Amino acid sequence: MKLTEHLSRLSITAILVVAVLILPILLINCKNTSESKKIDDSDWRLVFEEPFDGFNQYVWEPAAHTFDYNAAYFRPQNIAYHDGKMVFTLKKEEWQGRHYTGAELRTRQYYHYGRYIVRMKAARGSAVVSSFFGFRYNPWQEIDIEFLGKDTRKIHLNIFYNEGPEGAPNNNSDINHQSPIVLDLGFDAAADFHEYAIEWETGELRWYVDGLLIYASSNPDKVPDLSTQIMMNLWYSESVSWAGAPDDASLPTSAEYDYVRFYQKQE
Ligand SMILES: [Ca+2]
Repeated sequence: MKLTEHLSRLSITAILVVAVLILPILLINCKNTSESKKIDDSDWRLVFEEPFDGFNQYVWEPAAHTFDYNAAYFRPQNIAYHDGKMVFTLKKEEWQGRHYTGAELRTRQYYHYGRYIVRMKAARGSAVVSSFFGFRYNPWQEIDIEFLGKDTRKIHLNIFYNEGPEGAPNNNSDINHQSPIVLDLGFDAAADFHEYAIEWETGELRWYVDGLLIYASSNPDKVPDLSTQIMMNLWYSESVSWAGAPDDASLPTSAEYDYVRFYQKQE
């Protein structure tokens, strides 16, 4: 056996020995890490729960409007309830100058720091956006979960933050718009229901999927600090570079919501 051959066999043996010894330790560490990032229920109190067995007009307000860059106009008629689920539909329909209609729902009340949970199934289709978020105007602050129908294996997280007291103008020139964070889910959000959570505390935001932490932000200059309405919508983006080109063949399409829950930290 040549010396080099002998050395290479030795090194292969060494690698195998190291792998056998180290791999279980790595696996144990991974397990511990994921366990430590699990959502912790111990210090949160359930304040509000919506099972979507039907429309509760005292809690929710359906939208009849639209916004810039949305090719769809929101109509209450596009919100239905079946088998304990709320269904939003986006379809081709002429209404109020738009060629499509979608759906949007928001709480009448504003909610502040806490844990926001939704169990939902995203909609498919290029240019289609399904969402769950906290939102306020004056000043504009927003905490988002979004799914683009062109690739429902990804989740988009976003924050809009304008500082100032209640009633301060939106001041778009100073808007602190954190670039969207895009993460692979490891599953198709349009294939089945999954639970998505946002934990919002002073200067800190955490997002969870099925009880596991996927992203945290603790930049106090970019974490909203005023109460927001809880919202969901299904719309048709005019931003081709972001959401893809409209594709009428994929319409109508639907997003489904099983429940929404809001928790506050125990005193
Ligand atoms: Ca339900």
